[in-house]
Amino acid sequence: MSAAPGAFEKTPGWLDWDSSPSRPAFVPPPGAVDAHCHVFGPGAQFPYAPQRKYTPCDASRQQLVALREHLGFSRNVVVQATCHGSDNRALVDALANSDGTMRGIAGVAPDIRDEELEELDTAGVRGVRFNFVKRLVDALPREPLIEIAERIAPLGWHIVIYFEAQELPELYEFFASLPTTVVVDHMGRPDVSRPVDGAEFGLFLRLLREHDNFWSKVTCPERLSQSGPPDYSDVVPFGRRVVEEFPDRVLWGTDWPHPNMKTHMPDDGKLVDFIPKIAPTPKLQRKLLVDNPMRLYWPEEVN
Ligand code: 0GY
Repeated sequence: MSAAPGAFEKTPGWLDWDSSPSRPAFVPPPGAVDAHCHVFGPGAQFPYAPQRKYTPCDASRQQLVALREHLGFSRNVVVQATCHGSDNRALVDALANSDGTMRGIAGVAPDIRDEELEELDTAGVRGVRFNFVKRLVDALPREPLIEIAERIAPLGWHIVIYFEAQELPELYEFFASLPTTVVVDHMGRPDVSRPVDGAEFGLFLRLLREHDNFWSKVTCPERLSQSGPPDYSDVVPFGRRVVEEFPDRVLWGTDWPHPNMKTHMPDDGKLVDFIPKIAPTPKLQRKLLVDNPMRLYWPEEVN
């Protein structure tokens, strides 16, 4: 008997998101934005992409809103995850039902038509994501990415890039040539057992220093940490360095529902409590959680 349309089985060993996170001690400033999170499916309604490298558990837009309210946040930037490939229907559905409180980052194929880009723009998409993490995607030639970058620039969109630190030397010049604002996921995934002042993280800091169109998400201590939850203390110096040196070009997000976590599933409340460790003053917190994401994703609401 063949499986029902949309039927799926999670990747063996998949860790589901925490359905009862703690309430954070840190209270975000009014209007705070979770600027990196995903929606998954529901798979029966929005099937996962045939070329995906993992099959997650469902994580709906309604569940995302419930989390945001629990954590004291007001808005979301939903980032297309690789398990949905370039089929942005689940993302667009979330944006369309958000009353303007969500913006999106799409995944697009090189042959996407201009009209489709415009439809995504109308839906609230403000950028595309290029993923260079080898376990998540088949390698893409760079030329089509440059073409997409040139086509989205007139829409005022930006590019989100996801890569691991050991790939940066090879990708540096390509990244530096991108014509739009570029947002780097998870601080370029440093190896936090190496020094914050060392060569590896130094190259990432140089990218931000020398190219003021580059921003960084100071996200995912749970992915980077070797010391582990709930404090993720070994990630603090890295996040704090980026926030303090580039306070106007940083974003924060939960990364809910935390795809591909292997060691543990984070408590999203504890992730919110990580924020004041890397952004220790109310002024830095306001830039990180409100001013910066509003400027990038809701510029029409910023005076
Ligand atoms: C993240 C991280 C991961 C996955 C994806 O698009 C994705 O599938 O981004 C990961 O596995 O490290 O930011 O969600």
